Formats: sequence, structure tokens, C-alpha cells
Amino acid sequence: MRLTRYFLPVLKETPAEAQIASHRLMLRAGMIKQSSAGIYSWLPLGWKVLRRIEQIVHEEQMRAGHHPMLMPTLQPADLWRESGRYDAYGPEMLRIRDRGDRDMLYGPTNEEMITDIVRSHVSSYRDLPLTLYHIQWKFRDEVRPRFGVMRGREFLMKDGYNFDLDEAGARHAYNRHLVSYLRTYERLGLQAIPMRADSGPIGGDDTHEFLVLAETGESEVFYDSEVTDIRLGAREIDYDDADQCRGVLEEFTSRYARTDETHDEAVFAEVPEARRRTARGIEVGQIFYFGTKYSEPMGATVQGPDGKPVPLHMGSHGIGVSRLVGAIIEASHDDKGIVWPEGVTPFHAGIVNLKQGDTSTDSACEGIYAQLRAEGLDPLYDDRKERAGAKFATMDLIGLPWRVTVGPRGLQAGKVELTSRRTGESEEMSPEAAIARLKAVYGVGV
Ligand code: P5A
Repeated sequence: MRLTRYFLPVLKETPAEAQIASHRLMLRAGMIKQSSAGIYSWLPLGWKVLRRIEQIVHEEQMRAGHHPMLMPTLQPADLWRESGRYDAYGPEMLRIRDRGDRDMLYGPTNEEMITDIVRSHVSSYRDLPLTLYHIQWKFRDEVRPRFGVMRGREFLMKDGYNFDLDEAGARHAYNRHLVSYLRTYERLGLQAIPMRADSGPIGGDDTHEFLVLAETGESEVFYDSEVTDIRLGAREIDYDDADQCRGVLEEFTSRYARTDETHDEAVFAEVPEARRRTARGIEVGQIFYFGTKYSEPMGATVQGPDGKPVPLHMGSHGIGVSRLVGAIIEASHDDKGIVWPEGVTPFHAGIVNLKQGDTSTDSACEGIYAQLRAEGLDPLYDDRKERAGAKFATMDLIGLPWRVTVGPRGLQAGKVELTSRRTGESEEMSPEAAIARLKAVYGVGV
């Protein structure tokens, strides 16, 4: 993309309404624009990051054997009357009436709707296990929407639902989700710690939240510092192997790690004092096991191996996709702007032309731009007639991990400069070497 043709409405001023870095930087970098409280338009740069996160979430869900689909945002109230949640959900639910006077709602979550789909089409234990998910906008009329996309009223969630014959099957699904979530967050460059939590309006007796530690997080958390030393890493996982999935869950959840809702001072006191931590965290996902809470009242049964009907055992599992954009920025920024991890960056590299209009500099930039694109990379070429300082400031603000700087003086020696946004270190090299380095970083042509 050429910057002169792009829509990147960066702000010079720091918006007064933004209290935390991610909100400030998303507004300044032209990623989002507020439409009303807690509701945002995603401008082209923000949209690209959102799509890249979605893509990673899809890849990891499908790797775990879960099936993507798409359910509507608007739901009939009658389904929620069946589960008893229509009245129980309270003022967070946005209720709508259509022209035929039917009660509708903008979905805050989809347990009822997916249970309805499955009860209509799944009748035998042979069709199980089954996990379906979608990535869809949700609406919750939060009392205090704040911190930009962190606590929105409209937000994008990946929500998945497992259907199993018995509790053992549903526990496997729960553990499988935990593993796939750990892998997802690590690919996003985040450490998200599973913590025992409260199940709230979703219900059920077993639930973990995934928290990214951050001073600006809304949740208060208590943990044994040893939990921060564990990584999933590149280990091979067989998601069909129930023992292996349970092993990972045990490894990640055997030490003390709880949110304030389930915190227990007496148990916490058993953790050696030097390892006891109280901190704040951003909740980027939550998994639930709730058995037959929805299937029983909604009559979602299958014929078991003995021919008798059995209610489905279920759980639901959510990732806050739009919140993750903010969480990644909270975890990765400096005083100049965002520092995108390579896995989610909106463009792979920026190209800065130090002397726009100079024939040889222009043609060197065009060559690098064309070649990176031919290699399947997505560069952003700053081809504006602007001062070098202004170009650098924009690149630093929008946080592309790599910058290729091209100027007439360097070119005389056959060199351009490759700069890492994270370390700030620059290296002079030939344009070919810079392209080769970027290909290696992003694993293309290898
Ligand atoms: C699990 C999937 C559920 O709704 N039903 C379907 C279950 N879980 S949850 O914990 O309530 O939400 C899942 C994740 O969505 C994000 N989230 C939000 N993101 C932005 N703004 C909000 N107002 C908001 N509310 C929830 C969180 O990341 C949460 O973990």
C-alpha cells in the first residue's frame, strides 16, 4: 500500500478522553473511531489487525478440530425464554421489537441458539463429539463501557460450544479448549495465564479465565509467580488425546492463580511468601463447563448407545477478539507508539523514502516495494512529500516491526537501512539483503 493512497487518519494530539495507552494509541494511529459509547468503527489499519487476529484464532480452532460457522447477531427472545435467561440476563441485554411485535435481542452470547441448532440436527451419540464456533459481533449494554475496545458495548468474540455424550467427553473438550487457547495467545505474542474464576451469567461449575498481566487491566488477580514461567511453546499436541490435554491443563493450573471473585486468602497463604503476587490483568478469554444446564430445559438430547435419550453435555468457550487488539498494545508499546508483534502487524514493513521526487531514491523504493509484494509480503510505502522526521514519527506510531529507510546518500554506496521497531537498532545493507531478511523473518519462500 502506498501511504498517499491509503486512509490513515493519524492524530497529532493525544485524545483527552483516552485513559489508557492502548485506547490513546488506537485513536492516534487512526485504527478506530468512536461512533457512540462503547461502539466503534474499525478504520482500515485497525480492521487489518482485527482480521489477522481472527485468522490466527480460526487456524488454532480448526487445528483443534472445531468447526467454523456463523450465527446471526439478532436472536428471537423465545429461545432465551426456554433456558430461563431472558429475564435473568437483566439490563445488559439489548432488547428489540420487530414490526410484527416479536421480541428480539442483539445476542450477548449464543448458548441458546447453538443448542437449538444442534437439537434440530443431531439425534444420535454417533454424531458426537461436536464443537462448533463462530466469530461474531456481540452486544452487552455495559454500565461503564471504557478503555476503548477493551470494554465495549459492541465487541467481536470467538465463541465455541462443545456437545458431548457424557461428562468425560465434555471435560476433554474443556481441556482441549484450554490448550488451543494457550497456543492462540502465544502466537499473538501474549502470555495469558489461566485462572480459576466465577461463571457469572453463563453458569456452570467449572471455569477459567485467561489473563494478560497489565497494570491497566480491570481484573484483580492473585497468583503464585511460578505460573509465569510456564510456556506451551512448540510442543506437539494431539487434540484427540484426552490424557495429553488433561496433562497440559494440570501443568498450567496446578499452582495458585485466581481472580478476585474466587480468591481465597487461606489457600493463597500456603504459597511461599516470596512467590505470592497480587496484580491486575486483562481478561482475554474464558472457558466454561456447564454440563446439561442448557440441554435439559431446551430438550437437546441424543439417543445413547443403549437406545435411551440422554441430554447433551456442554461447555462454551470465548475469546475477546476485539479486546485482544487493545491487550496486545497494552503489552507492547513505548512512548513513541505501538510495537506490533510480527504475527499480527497490519503491514509487514514500512518503506520510508527520505527524498521523495529524487529519481534514483524513488526508483529504489519502487523496486523494494514491488519485490516485497511479489514475495507475498504486505509493505506500507511512505511516498508522501514530507520531512524525514514526520515519516519516522508516523512509522513509530503505527508500530510496524520493520522499517526500510531509503535515501540518496546510502544509495550511492548501494545501501538502505533496516530498522527494528522493537530494539530501535538499524543496520545498513543492500536492498536485496533487506528483502532477504524480511522474507526470513516472516518465513516466506523458505
Ligand atoms: C463463552 C463463549 C461467554 O460469553 N459464552 C460464549 C461464554 N464468555 S464471556 O467471558 O462472557 O466472554 C468471552 C470473552 O469476551 C470478551 N468480552 C469483551 N470484550 C470487549 N468488551 C466487552 N464488553 C466484553 N465482554 C466480554 C472477554 O475477553 C471475555 O473473556
